[in-house]
Amino acid sequence: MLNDYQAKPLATRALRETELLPRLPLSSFQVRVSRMFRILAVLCALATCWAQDCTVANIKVMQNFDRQKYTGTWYAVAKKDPLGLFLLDNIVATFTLKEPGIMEASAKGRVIILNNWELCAKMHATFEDTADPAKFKMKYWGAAAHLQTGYDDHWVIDTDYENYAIHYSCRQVDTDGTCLDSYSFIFSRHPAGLRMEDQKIVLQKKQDLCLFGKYRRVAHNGYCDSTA
Ligand code: DAO
Repeated sequence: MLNDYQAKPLATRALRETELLPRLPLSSFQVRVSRMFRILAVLCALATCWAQDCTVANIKVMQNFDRQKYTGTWYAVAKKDPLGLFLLDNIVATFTLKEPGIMEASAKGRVIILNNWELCAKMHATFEDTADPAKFKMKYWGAAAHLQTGYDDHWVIDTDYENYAIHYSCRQVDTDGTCLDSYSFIFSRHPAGLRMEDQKIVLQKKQDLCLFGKYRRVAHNGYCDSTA
């Protein structure tokens, strides 16, 4: 009959045995080697940061972007806010194509304006083409006069058209070519959020945009549902 210790796989047994051994003091050589490895690990981490290209002009966007497949409803599930943030949550955008292939959008979202006035903002946007099919100039305005108007970049970083889309806009480029004021929406076709398999892709793109850790979750609690 095997006792509990014997029944364990060899690796576990070996680990237990190591744990049971008294810790011997490290030799000065071992201390130096371990310190060297730690310094190397820190240098590698720093090199990864330094190597990252955050120049706006070098940001990779969606290849062969198909605006027809992009049409329809997208739910913002995460957002990196710009300075002077506007849309808070319950953000839903619907893209349409007006003849001949001109992209337009209408969007809704909860906002707080004029200090403390909370409302569901209805926005409209038209898109101008640029030399890159995934990069647009977006002109937007509110259905009511007190809402924000603007003229921003609207870049589609990545999308599979059926589940997720990553949008990016830089409002102000710094003298070194990086972005001083950007915003970005993570869109999902599903109001409940992104599928597990898409979360990995989105995470990588957030890193590529140098915006990792800068997004917040966008809630959907029906605030704008009653507004047409
Ligand atoms: O919310 O702070 C902000 C900036 C968003 C600008 C408003 C955009 C309105 C139109 C959106 C259409 C599709 C993204």
